[in-house]
Amino acid sequence: MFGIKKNSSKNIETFEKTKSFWNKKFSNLFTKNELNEDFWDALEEMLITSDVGVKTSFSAIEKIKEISKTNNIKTVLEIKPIMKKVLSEMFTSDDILYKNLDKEKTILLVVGVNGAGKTTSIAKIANSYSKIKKNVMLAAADTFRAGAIEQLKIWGERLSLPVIHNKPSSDPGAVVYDAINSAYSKNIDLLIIDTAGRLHTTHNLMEELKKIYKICTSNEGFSVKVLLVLDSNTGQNGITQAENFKKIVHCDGVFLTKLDGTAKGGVAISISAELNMPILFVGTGEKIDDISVFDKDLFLNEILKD
Ligand SMILES: Nc1nc2c(ncn2[C@@H]2O[C@H](COP(=O)(O)OP(=O)(O)O)[C@@H](O)[C@H]2O)c(=O)[nH]1
Ligand SMILES: [Mg+2]
Repeated sequence: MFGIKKNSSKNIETFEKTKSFWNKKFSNLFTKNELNEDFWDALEEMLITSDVGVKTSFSAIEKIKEISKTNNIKTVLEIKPIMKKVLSEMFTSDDILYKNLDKEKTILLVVGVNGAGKTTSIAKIANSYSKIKKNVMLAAADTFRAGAIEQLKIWGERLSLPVIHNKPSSDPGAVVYDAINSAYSKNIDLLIIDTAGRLHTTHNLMEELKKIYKICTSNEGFSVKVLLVLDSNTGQNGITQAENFKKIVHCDGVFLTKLDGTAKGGVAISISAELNMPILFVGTGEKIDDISVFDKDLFLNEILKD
């Protein structure tokens, strides 16, 4: 059905560090036989140290305990499938971008802190969608950081995609405005907007983002989706970052980058569970094809192998 979906089973297996970390930890835990308090304590510690986060770990364990009580579970081994089910129900993965693009032309506004992987992820998404014959255009609205425009232009050339840009330090709102007009006249299906990396403490940049969002949502030809890019290595800090962005713009989903570089991929679960946002894509390397449409059950089956 969808180009990048086909790759997903290949790429989803490339996060070796997380897979071996989880499988090693959990295979040791699940060899014990009797279900007792020590087991629950060990499980809690494991989830927390795997970046699932305190809040999500607590509520997962409460649910697992409840199910095991109702079903009169006596052995630890029986817990594993229950745990998979509980974790799966706690978070979402959903390819809303593809679904949206199937119905209407879309602007994808990409936000996140500096270095999270926004520009790289934009190139990956652009490539995947142009491969399935969608007309893709890029807009370089990160006019703040030196070199950011150039970086996007290089990707555009490599992928033979149009890039709307202006000079460094120019008004990003104007770039976005021009890009929308151009996308409209060129019959573009997907306009992806790169933005400057910002923290909630950079007040001006956050205000600027509000303005950019408003320009996007006031157009009539495209529906707008906001993609928040989070680096898996930032662990629970990612949650704080996301909460700050959510105060400024409505975020529709997450691109979780650098899953290849962490052993604790549990952050995927807590990001989605605590923020109530689906994970759309994961990045598993620096190359253009290192992208997967996120599939939570595939992910859980890999990190909790039977
Ligand atoms: N290993 C790995 N590196 C990534 C991934 N995504 C981005 N990067 C790297 O992270 C760095 C910052 O990426 P960039 O796209 O410039 O971040 P931005 O500041 O948010 O636009 C670059 O060196 C990228 O190659 C990923 O999924 N895995
Ligand atoms: Mg960038």
